[in-house]
Amino acid sequence: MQWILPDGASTFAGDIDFLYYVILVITGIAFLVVEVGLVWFAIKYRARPGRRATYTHGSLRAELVWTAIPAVTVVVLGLMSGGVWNHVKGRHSAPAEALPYRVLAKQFEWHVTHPGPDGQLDTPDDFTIRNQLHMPVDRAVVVHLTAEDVIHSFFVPAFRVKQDAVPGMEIPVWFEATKAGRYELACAELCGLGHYRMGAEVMVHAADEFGSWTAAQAAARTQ
Ligand SMILES: [Cu+2]
Repeated sequence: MQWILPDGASTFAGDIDFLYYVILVITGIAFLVVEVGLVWFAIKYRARPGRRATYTHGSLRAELVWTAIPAVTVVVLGLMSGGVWNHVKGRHSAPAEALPYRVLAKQFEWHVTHPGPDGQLDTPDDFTIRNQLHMPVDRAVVVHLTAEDVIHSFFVPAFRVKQDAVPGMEIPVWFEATKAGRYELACAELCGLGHYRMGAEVMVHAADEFGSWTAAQAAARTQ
């Protein structure tokens, strides 16, 4: 279903979208209740000639209720989100067999180092492409993300993945695409005058096609 969010194309999309819509519905209901109450009270208790103000010391019961309901709600949302957060961003959450990439963000482009046919980084068959990340479908990949100059942010909306790229740090960010196709990769951190052109693409290939594409790229670069 596509409503507000773009179609999801990673294994994270289901969990993240569910939480997003749960929070949207809860905050939407709270918004309506508060705004309708505000307008209702403003009209009902407006100033009228001869009407005297009433003094009150409040109501303990009302205060307990309006404190307890939001408290329980945010604790439940926190518990629901915690597991998803840990799965997506936990320190050791990337699967061990994930295909490794290195992405260097700089003003104003992405340098994507692919692991090459051997599936490993820092070997002679690695190759680097500007503004394109090619990956196989249905396989976890882990991007070792860093930045050369200022803070950028690696954002693939269809995958529900967003991670700051910070100079001097190497941050792993993992995901697994569920549908072959072409997806937008954008910089989500205002990083300078050319920020608007830090658009790139993620190409998700079918598994066999990815193998032949990788082999062709590696061969072309060693000639
Ligand atoms: Cu940027």
